[in-house]
Amino acid sequence: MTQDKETIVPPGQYFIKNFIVYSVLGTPLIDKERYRLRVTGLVERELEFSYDELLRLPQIKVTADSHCVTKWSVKNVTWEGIPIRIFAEMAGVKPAARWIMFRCLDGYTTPVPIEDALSENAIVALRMNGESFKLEHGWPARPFIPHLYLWKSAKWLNIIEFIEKYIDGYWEARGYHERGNIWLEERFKNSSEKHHR
Ligand SMILES: Nc1nc2c(c(=O)[nH]1)N[C@H]1C(S)=C(S)[C@@H](COP(=O)(O)O)O[C@H]1N2
Ligand SMILES: [Mo]
Repeated sequence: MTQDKETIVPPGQYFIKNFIVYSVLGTPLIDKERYRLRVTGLVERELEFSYDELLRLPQIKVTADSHCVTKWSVKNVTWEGIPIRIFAEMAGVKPAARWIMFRCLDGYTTPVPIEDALSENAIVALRMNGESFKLEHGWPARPFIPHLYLWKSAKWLNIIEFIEKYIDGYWEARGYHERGNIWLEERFKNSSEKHHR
């Protein structure tokens, strides 16, 4: 019998019922009419989308357990949005690009390796469990990449920047891992031995 990965608990995680809200830089005010998502950096064409334009792009649903690096997980969350690959294709990403830096309206940042960000189920999510995000959960948009910890799911996303060389984001500068793969338990940098807080 084959077992679906999503039914296995990743190492060190336990399930709780609902997300715990984390907004380490506070909650920004967002004007729906002025909001734009920009695609920039190592691209042939810079792009900009209003919220209404985002809603018209192709979308997929991804149902997955969602995991915070502090060890709580929420089962069976349905995230819905635009595959990040679609932005990459529209913008014409240059071969030199190796990382995506996600940048947000509150100043939060987080880098993701390009191969993870362009994987099949990696999306810029616009909805969770059938509804637009509440402001505290990152309305209008946040990336979701099922095999990475949730700190990579940057709320109030407004810039997708393609870059060549790795640079730290907010939590990476404080010791969190460059990639954050849940199955490899990549919580902290250089932590092959798994010591925890
Ligand atoms: N802009 C921003 N995005 C963020 C964070 C944050 O503090 N600010 N926290 C991250 C972490 S560590 C987690 S676990 C999730 C929590 O999502 P929630 O606040 O919607 O529950 O958001 C992630 N994205
Ligand atoms: Mo987290």
